[in-house]
Amino acid sequence: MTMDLYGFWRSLATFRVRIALNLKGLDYREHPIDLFKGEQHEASFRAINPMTAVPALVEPGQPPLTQSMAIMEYLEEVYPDPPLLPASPRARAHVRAMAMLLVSDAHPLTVPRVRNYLSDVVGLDEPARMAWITHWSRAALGAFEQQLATSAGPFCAGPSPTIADICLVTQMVGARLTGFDTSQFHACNRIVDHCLELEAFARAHPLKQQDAPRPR
Ligand SMILES: N[C@@H](CCC(=O)N[C@@H](CS)C(=O)NCC(=O)O)C(=O)O
Repeated sequence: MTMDLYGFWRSLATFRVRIALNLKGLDYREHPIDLFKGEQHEASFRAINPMTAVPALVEPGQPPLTQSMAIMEYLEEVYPDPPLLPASPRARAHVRAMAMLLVSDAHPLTVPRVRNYLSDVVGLDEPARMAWITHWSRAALGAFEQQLATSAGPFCAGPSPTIADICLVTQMVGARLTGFDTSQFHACNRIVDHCLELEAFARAHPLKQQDAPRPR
């Protein structure tokens, strides 16, 4: 069965779902929704996700699933192997908390609809808008780095990648693409570089997508 993923090369939330699908070895084809051109507001996509945001995952004959965390949790329940959450309830809560620090607290402050509102309604110029994005990303990554202080493992929690690693990789790659200096986040960088050596993570990278701008 091939799933349909509505996404965008530069979307960190889509990047999360791509990694989860790859780690679980699931077959999918991606349909680009160009957020820079505003295609998320077109009626055809609004019918898929009234929130006008990617990702949306569609299985044949089923209504669309939205929200990257909900999609990853769904994939985990239906395709449990390999697991993306640890076994014990306490460790699972810890992994979910790390993921949500980035997905729920940080990322929503920097999505296109918020950035557009800041410039079009609040009247921020580009440097002020970039300062906003950098501030919230840096604050979240600083908190994440602190959580990793006691972990020396190759991944955020335990011997294999979890949803926390997926969210960390996407947030850090987003920061790197935005061009802000992440070098102070040593543990985050170590884990991200390790994850990106894995094919499931590398293949999902924004710059590897068919709709990404080609290097000149
Ligand atoms: N919490 C949602 C966030 C979805 C979201 O905001 N996606 C962004 C791209 S990463 C988007 O499509 N934004 C469209 C817009 O802001 O207009 C998730 O994790 O799936």
